[in-house]
Amino acid sequence: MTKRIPVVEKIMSANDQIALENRSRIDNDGVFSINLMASPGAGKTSLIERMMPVLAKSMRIAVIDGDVASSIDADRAAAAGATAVQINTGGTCHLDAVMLRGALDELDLAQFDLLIVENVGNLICPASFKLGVHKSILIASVPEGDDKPYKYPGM
Ligand SMILES: Nc1nc2c(ncn2[C@@H]2O[C@H](COP(=O)(O)OP(=O)(O)O)[C@@H](O)[C@H]2O)c(=O)[nH]1
Ligand SMILES: [Mg+2]
Repeated sequence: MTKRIPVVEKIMSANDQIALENRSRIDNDGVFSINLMASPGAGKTSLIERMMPVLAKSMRIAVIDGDVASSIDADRAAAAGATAVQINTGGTCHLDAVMLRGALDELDLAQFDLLIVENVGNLICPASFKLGVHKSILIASVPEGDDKPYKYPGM
């Protein structure tokens, strides 16, 4: 007889628990939070850069950027006026709740109204890991093909 071990379920439930804790922290400090997702080069950071001058007039904004390496995106968000924290995943193709928790530790959340999390550029893995934020936003980049939402339904 072959036994099945539901490892994936256990990992995900641990992530979900930490995501709930992240959500409590975010809610307690009265911050609205979004998880911005898209493939690499779709324009996530560009959107943040363009939104900053408009939104910063009425709200205080923190940005958490997830990338495999470098602080290029956090530097861009900071140059646009955000308080920015960079997460380097070291090869992992998505952010998870533990990574977000570490980044939240670097912010005084009570000082902000809006938290934008820019996830690692990828249409697959980021859709599977709850972070604890309020809303997820997908940028669908037309040059990649209008069939992509059908091919990556999780996203
Ligand atoms: N033409 C055009 N270029 C864009 C647009 N959005 C982003 N880009 C360019 O595409 C490149 C990648 O954008 P970036 O914001 O870094 O994408 P990210 O990887 O999703 O964060 C940059 O060179 C941007 O200037 C857009 O709407 N139109
Ligand atoms: Mg980016």
